[in-house]
Amino acid sequence: MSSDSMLYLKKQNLIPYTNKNAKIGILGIPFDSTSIEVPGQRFGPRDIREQFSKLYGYDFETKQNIYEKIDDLGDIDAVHGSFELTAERIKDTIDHLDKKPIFLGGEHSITHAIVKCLKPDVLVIFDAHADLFDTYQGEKYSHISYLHKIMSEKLVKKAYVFGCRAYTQEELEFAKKFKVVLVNPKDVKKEVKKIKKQNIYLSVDLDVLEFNLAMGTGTPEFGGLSLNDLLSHIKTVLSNNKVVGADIVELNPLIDSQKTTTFCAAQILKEIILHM
Ligand SMILES: [Mn+2]
Repeated sequence: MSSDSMLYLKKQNLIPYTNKNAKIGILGIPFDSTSIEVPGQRFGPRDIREQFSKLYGYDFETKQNIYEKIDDLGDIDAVHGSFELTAERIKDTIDHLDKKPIFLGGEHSITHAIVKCLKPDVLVIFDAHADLFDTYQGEKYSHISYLHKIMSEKLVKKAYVFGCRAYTQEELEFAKKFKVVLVNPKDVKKEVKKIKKQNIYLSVDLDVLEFNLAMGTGTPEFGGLSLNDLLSHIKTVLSNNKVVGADIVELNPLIDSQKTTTFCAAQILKEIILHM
């Protein structure tokens, strides 16, 4: 990372013992201005870091130290109220990046800005929702329309939404037309193995988890994945493909009083780091 790109980066230094020479960079994007439910995802990066820093660094299964594998680059300074200006800052940061990024959201609209820069062929998403609305009451850029924009702007060839169980008929029709594969929770295990040797970007919306684990998101849905199953699917996806980057989005610490969803986010971050 060169020094002229540090303009929009604020160091956070909450993750302990990270390695300046590591190949994976952790970047927070505390943006929540398009949230249609309770805002507060801007505090996501802060709380994921705090929970993550409590994890034991050594993983007995893979014999890796997760803190050795990452460099915490800080947070991209979001422009609250403006998706477009925030997207410009995301682009500026990614343009200067020399590490493989894992982004901590923030809400799901940030994935649109990231994918535009990283240019993967295939998008692998875990999400209860399809997020294929054309607009939110006329507003193009929203966390419920971000995937519509990615597909209609042809930023990727194909997208998969695993664990998807909440969408409208219009979204379903758009999905069929634009090569978005919506996979319901019971078929995830079978379908996730079929994606192989692709150039992918991974996006994890925490509401893909069963509702009792996802109450720290604005939009929990019944019938989701267990944390164990989600971690196992993430491992499969990362092991079988070439990954250009990943994000974990939609944690809202303001409504996560038991820190259950925050805890899940930290475990997911660990899993991504181990297998990326
Ligand atoms: Mn969602």
